[in-house]
Amino acid sequence: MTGLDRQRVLLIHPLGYGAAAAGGDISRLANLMPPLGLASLAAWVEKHGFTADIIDCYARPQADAAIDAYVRDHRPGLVGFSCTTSSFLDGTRIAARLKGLLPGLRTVFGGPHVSALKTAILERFSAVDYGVIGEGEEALRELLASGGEAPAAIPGLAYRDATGKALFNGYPNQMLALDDLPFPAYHKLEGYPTAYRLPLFDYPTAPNATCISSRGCPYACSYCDRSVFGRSFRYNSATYMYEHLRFLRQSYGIRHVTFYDDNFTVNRARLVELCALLQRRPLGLTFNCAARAEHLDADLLRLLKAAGCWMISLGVETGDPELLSQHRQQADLQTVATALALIKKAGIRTKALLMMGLPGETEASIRRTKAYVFAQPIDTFNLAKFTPFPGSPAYASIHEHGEFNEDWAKMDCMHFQFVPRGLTRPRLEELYRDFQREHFQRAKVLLGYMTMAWRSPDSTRRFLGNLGKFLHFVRTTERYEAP
Ligand code: B12
Repeated sequence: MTGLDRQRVLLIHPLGYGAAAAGGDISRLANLMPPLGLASLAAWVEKHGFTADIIDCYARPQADAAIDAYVRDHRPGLVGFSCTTSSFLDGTRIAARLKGLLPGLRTVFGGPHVSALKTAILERFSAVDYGVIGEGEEALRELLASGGEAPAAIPGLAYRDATGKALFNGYPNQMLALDDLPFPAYHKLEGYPTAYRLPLFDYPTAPNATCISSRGCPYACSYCDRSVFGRSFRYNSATYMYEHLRFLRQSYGIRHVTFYDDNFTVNRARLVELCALLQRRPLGLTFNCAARAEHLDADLLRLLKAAGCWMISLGVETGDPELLSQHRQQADLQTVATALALIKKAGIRTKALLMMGLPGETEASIRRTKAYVFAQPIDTFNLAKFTPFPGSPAYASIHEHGEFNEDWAKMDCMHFQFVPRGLTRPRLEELYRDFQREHFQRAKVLLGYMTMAWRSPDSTRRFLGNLGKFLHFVRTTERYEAP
């Protein structure tokens, strides 16, 4: 008898680095989005009679004391952590502390990092009792229902047997139907929605929200970690999506939503239906989504615009055709250019998602990317520093293509942990800075940002309020400014 509440789980989204640096973290200042995975888990287990609370350290960096107080006051039998690669070690730090604080407490980790490395995580980290590999709702529910007593019977779970050997039960035979999921438990996120913010200049109005309406992606790009939801594609129906948007509008006054689906437009029919619903019964909100170029056409774009679509992000990755073909299926920069032109023509903003430092990258390929990107009707872009995540196809052979420093805490797409053969880290940093600087110095781009004063007044206020920090980033490209 441990006196722990085995019906209760505390779910934690770790910050990933020392809390003192959070105020000067350019990534958090530019965007801070809610952990929808944890909110979905909380809603699911509460629907099944358990109690779940969430502490999001990304939104509340000084949360250590609050976490300890929660564990002392409520004595949860289980504490769950949602981790990417860069936030994983911070998660194990908190887990080890909590186990010291409350003997008998068990920890479960989920998210992309654990889903990619599976039992290897349990072999190396004693603070991790269980790993949930892939989709988490049912595995967490079963873990709570069994009080942790029958781990071998839970599909999707990694655990240690009586001898201490780490085992994985394999994936469940059947995945959830996404329309069976309750809406994420937004009320469990302290300060929702105003504690969160979409990327600067990516929205017209606040308060805003993020949504995920599908899981999985049928493609297998070399840089993408799909270890959680794999290659199948499941999605919410148009009616469910419409009701979800209506709920956000009515309960939280949301005025704009960004859909973070990997492939929002893959199923054209559901979008046509959603657009019709939004036109027939408007909700007074706008939305953004991300798409692949080959899944867009002029008719669909017209419908999306009429339904309130404000911006579409396109995965461009690189403007060098040869490099692109090494990393992506159906790589065709002409298709991307056509899609960008169609989006603009429909009156929707365009955002390009780019990467620098892929295996095979050279100074010449970076020059070609710059020329391509600057020639396209792109309103804004996100330039990530390529990072070979353990769950991505590129990871397996990464050492053949350059120098890789596998320091998990820094694998956040804002550090060049991988340097392709023929380049050096300082040179890559310089090329990255030049790319950003040249973009922001173009008259057309500057003018575009000036129009944000009325197109996205909330972004403009955030930007001006942190001007010094943003200029520091453009000059140095460093993620953290000294506290
Ligand atoms: C929105 C998003 C963000 C948001 C919110 C992050 C969040 N934690 O929710 C923000 C902008 C903050 C973000 C930041 C980053 N992100 Co991000 N992000 C996404 C995105 C597009 C959607 C996440 C999501 O909501 N999914 C839907 C929910 C339902 O799924 P889920 O979160 O995976 O949760 C399910 C399971 O994983 C599992 N699960 C998850 N946690 C737990 C915990 C427990 C206890 C259990 C039992 C189960 C469980 O159950 C959940 C329900 O089924 C994903 C791609 C994707 N399609 O998932 C990338 C993704 C997660 N991000 C990624 C990266 C690289 C980053 C950044 C490093 C990059 C950057 N500079 O922006 C940072 C890291 C920040 C951090 N501290 O972790 C990578 C992670 C790869 C890796 N191995 O690390 C992904 C997978 C994209 C990719 N394909 O490469 N991201």
